[in-house]
Amino acid sequence: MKDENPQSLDRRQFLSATALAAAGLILTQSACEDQIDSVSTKDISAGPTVVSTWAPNVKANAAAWAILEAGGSALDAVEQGVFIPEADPEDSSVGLGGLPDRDGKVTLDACIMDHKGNCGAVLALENILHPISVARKVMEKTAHVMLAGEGALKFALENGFEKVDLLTPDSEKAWMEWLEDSEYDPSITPEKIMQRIRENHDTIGMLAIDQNSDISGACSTSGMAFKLRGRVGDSPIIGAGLFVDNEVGAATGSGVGEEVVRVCGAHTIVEQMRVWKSPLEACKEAIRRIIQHNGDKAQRLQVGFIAINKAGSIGAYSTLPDFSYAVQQLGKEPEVFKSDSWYDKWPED
Ligand code: SD4
Repeated sequence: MKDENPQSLDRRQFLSATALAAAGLILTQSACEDQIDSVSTKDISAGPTVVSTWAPNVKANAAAWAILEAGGSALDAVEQGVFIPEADPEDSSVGLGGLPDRDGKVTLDACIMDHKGNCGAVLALENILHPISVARKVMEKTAHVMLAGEGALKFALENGFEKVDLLTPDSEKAWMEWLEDSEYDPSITPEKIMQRIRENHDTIGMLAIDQNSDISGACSTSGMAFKLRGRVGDSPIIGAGLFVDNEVGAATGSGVGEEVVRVCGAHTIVEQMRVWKSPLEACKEAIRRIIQHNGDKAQRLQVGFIAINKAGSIGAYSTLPDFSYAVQQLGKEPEVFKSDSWYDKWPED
């Protein structure tokens, strides 16, 4: 299978992704883990692979896969893949239709990293449909890694991006409802808090391996809903929301960004894989550190990680149940999985 030419893939494989998502097919973690627990960083060819946080991103994988299928780079694949949720007004955690901060502004965080260790990021960027492309421009056209806020917007406009209103009627309505009962000192019931925590996801983190066995990753989000103005999470932080080391593998994640930043999530995972932990065990170790840091509070914090190693082995793990991820690998149908989690259920209240 590893020697298969990506050009020869059956196109039906790609088209079945959406049908799979529609059918709500979620498999178990063990079905996804392959037998390779540790890998040599040399002489291994994984073949094209894409993995993304959250099951609905099977659609994003299909877009990325089309690039890989045509012999394109992992970098192009992750950018094109991330375009899908960024432009989807139904996805309330990414790009257009993303839930705003507590001042009603949609602010976007995104980063991208390639197989050479090049990386770029935008933080708290407003009014741009595809922050991932601005992040790529930062990487390719500047001497910097991160641009934030007004400066990031100025850079985007100077580079041909157009201003777009990202606040959809639905996300504005959600914000108005939030203002009604919570203002800046939320007096909301635990039930409502839990509902929001559950809904506060779908951030896309995507990792891809191309036919040259090169790895790239991308991450894009509107961040935690109703956050303080100016708040930036883990998603645009290289080493927290995303990290790629072409000799070892890559990791990304989704969830409460502050917790991911505290343990340098993605970098921790890649370093664990470097010392021969499987992607699953590496993700578990990052989650263990979050649990250790938070104690009982962790029962209310959802964080999920996905990781891929150079051999194309994939792992995922989360603090709480319901973290899902989407996979497309050479010679296999598109799949969605639910990860194992530290806690086996959400708290009752
Ligand atoms: C953040 N990690 O801004 C993001 C939010 C997220 O799914 O992943 N939501 O903290």
